[in-house]
Amino acid sequence: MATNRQILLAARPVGFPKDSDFNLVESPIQKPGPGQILVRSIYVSVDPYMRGRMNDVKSYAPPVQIGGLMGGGAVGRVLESNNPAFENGDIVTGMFGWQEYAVSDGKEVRKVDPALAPISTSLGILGMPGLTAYFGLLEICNPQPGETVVVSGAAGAVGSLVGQIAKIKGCRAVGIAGGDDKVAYLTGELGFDGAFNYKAVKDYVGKLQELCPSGVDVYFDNVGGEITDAVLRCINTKARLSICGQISQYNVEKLEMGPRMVLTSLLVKQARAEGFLVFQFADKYPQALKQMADWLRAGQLKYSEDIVEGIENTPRAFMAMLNGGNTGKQLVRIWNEE
Ligand code: NAP
Ligand code: FER
Repeated sequence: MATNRQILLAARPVGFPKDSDFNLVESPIQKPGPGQILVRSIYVSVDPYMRGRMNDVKSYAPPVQIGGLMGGGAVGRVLESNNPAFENGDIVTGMFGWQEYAVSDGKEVRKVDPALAPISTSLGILGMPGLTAYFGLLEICNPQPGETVVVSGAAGAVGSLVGQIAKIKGCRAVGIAGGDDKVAYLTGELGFDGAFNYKAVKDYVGKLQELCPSGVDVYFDNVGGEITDAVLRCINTKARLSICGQISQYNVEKLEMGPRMVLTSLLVKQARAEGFLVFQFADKYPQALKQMADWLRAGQLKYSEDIVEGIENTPRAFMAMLNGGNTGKQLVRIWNEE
């Protein structure tokens, strides 16, 4: 009989996560009850926010419990439906977690049209990361034609889309990423006007001044830390900063306090920095997804994926992503239907 394989949180990571923080277990596949569906996942998503969920800190959602299932988005096929909104065979995406089979009540589960695009895109460009790029850039920063947009974490799932949307809006797009291959991808394939490898460049400010001769009007921050300190020294009057992520801080054991010169930069430049969570825009998801799908079909947006095979390799894929091993969206394929 088939069993369900799941990844549980074994221990709360201290600093960067390690193999022993996770546990692979087998359990019987549950039967869906009245109103429920049984889904077999095909792709599981690994995302930076999951590092925060592993800490014993309450925020918009409670933390993963020790011994609890690692949460996260997935896309798969409905094997059995007792819910009138779904039919057997439907492709659906939802928070099914790091496991092969999930039973769900169907709430906050979205049907995916496999004819629109590969179903993996429901976890990337046509899913949460795509929506994050869309709203974080357009709603928070209102970029105008001719303005310069800088994005950090530029070759990742969110960042690679931010630069391309900036180009669609007529802006100059400049990316910061951790590799020469990533820089070549941004400028060669995605149409960024400039990019640099923060692991090879020492003088971030000098490099930013070279790539942004008119200064920085919009900054989409995925990483925080010294990269963001440098961008803040290059902002123009009335700059807008979208605080999307601070990944350079997610695995730090002892966080440092204090915005230091950052707030002085905002003051002097009469600039605005705004943090956001993609979920605050939930009522506008349908129109944003339609726009992203239209841009994708028109060839105005490109995406890439890094795919690891096997549920047992999900923790490793997660850690590799935190280390910058991915270009574009990091996914795990856990069922090859053929
Ligand atoms: P991603 O960019 O595909 O993957 C994470 C990337 O972070 C890695 O590829 C790595 O690329 C970079 N990175 C890791 N450590 C770093 C460091 N110390 N300094 C600079 N860069 C580092 O992940 P994503 O899913 O697109 O998420 C990107 C950011 O958006 C994350 O901060 C995430 O938390 C945030 N986010 C926020 C929301 C929201 O609602 N606010 C929603 C989704 C995502 P390099 O090779 O370039 O280092
Ligand atoms: C993310 C980083 C942080 C994210 C969400 C959060 C959805 C939220 C954190 C919190 O509420 O503590 O990448 O993506």
